[in-house]
Amino acid sequence: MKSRSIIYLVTFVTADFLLPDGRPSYPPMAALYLATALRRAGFEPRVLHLLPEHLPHLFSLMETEKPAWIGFSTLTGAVLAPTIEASRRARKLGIPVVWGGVHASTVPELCLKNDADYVVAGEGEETIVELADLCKGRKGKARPAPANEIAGLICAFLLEKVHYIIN
Ligand code: B12
Repeated sequence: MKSRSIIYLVTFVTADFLLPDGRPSYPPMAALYLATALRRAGFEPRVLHLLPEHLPHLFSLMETEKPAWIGFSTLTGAVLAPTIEASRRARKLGIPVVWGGVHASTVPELCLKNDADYVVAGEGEETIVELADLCKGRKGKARPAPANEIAGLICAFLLEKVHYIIN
């Protein structure tokens, strides 16, 4: 098994949004912004832009690389189904799951009840770095901020899934 320092940032796109040559019509802007913020802070993000049919590939990556945690960009609608399936598989493997994006920002409590350990509401560049510090300390960085002090972070407590706090 490799190290757990890798962070995955996953965006699913459905086949309706592919160009005639099979490439996605639009880059995963959110994941790219977030990856830049993480990389600048010394983390090792990996951006995965996937179709639903790539789920088995993602599962085998998760199992072999054991990322420290996985962030998903979420949109309401059909593209949510593979996100949910991947999130459930990750959590079964003990990999924490973070949801961000429009859907997660709109209905965070729903996401926390079902599929995510953490939700980030609104813009994520600063929150994701603090969250990364919390999940895995950074060399030379003093104690990370506790979850309840990270602006934009919404978390459910493991044993009381229905309760959540919005910072
Ligand atoms: C470009 C775009 C697309 C592109 C690319 C989408 C993509 N997956 O990246 C394409 C053309 C593929 C697309 C398609 C669709 N789109 Co669109 N799209 C947009 C648009 C115009 C810009 C999105 C963008 O790139 N923003 C720039 C990035 C940097 O900002 P951001 O996404 O908000 O990300 C920030 C935060 O949300 C957060 N964040 C995001 N992800 C994550 C993940 C983690 C882990 C964390 C911590 C934080 C985080 O941090 C980011 C940086 O601050 C928006 C409208 C808008 N103005 O936002 C609509 C919008 C997102 N789309 C929308 C919709 C409905 C769709 C479709 C469902 C349309 C359809 N009828 O099928 C499809 C679904 C996609 C699919 N099937 O794959 C809605 C979403 C509504 C909702 N409740 O989810 C929007 C808001 C438009 C609207 N007003 O209706 N879309």
